[in-house]
Amino acid sequence: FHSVSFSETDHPKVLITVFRRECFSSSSSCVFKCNFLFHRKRFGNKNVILSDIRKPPSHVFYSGPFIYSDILDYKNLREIVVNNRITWLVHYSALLSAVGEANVSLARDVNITGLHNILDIAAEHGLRLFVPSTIGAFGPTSPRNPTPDLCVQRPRTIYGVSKVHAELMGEYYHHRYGLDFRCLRYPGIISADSQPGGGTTDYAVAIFHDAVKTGKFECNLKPDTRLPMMYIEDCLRATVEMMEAPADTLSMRTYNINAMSFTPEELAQEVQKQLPDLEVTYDIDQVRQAIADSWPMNFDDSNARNDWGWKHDYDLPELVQTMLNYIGSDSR
Ligand code: AKB
Repeated sequence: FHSVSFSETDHPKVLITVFRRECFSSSSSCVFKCNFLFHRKRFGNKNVILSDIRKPPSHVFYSGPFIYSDILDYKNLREIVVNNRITWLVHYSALLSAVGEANVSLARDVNITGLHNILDIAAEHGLRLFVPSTIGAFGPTSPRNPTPDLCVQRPRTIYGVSKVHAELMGEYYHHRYGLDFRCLRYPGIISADSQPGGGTTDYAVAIFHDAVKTGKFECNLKPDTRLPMMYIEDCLRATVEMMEAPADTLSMRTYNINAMSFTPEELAQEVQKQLPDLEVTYDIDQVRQAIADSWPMNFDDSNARNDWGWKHDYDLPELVQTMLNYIGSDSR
């Protein structure tokens, strides 16, 4: 490899990847919204290209370039980067935790082989590269309350293993080849316009849809399972802010970010303040419960706050109010 140093013209030219085959990958709504946010923020529609192997769903707001790209096809990726003069790459393609356990070989292909392709393309073309990591990159031997940026990481899911691999490979390419690799460990992300997509934290999205549509919710995690969570607007703002942060403010290349931590019981109580008739029952999914029990309960994001000024806007009450406003207005 030779590494080309990053140079911006007027605007970065951003490529955002998602990959959906049999199963949903890393929250496609996250990608669509991210795309929108990058546009709206400052880069201009034509400078942000969304890519997938499937057409974007028509219900998702989208205006701007869309391109076919398969992260498992190196030549196709290279063509896109060269032909469109891409300078930033935001790589969302991944199978999430629960769906990854149900399809380990696809998760290995998408999450590991796909990442290798992306790293090589980014290093070869001097791109600034963002890859999200997750609370799932920690495991039962990590400190859970709170979990700092640097500690033991021995996850027990293919998703977690692939994300630790991504963190380490990205940092290795940074030190070895000068790749401008940037990575945030996301908590569970909650968004109104995505259906649950195979994650362990998905109960915290499903509860809002079920509460509004049926007035009943069956939770697949125990009532006292505490996990870190974040509303999507905060997650995407963090992503754009970290991508824009001057390199000399970054003392690390992989940061925890967080907003709040709650249990299913606490979330249900907050929703019941607005919808008092909501009935919540519990039917535990053993796979998801074992995963959740090995993940952080509270996430220490003090380095992100100190280094590049990360600050969340949404706490639990604002999250619940915002989600119910969106989903309630959609169902009317
Ligand atoms: C999942 O539950 O798998 C994801 C995550 C926390 O990374 N939402």
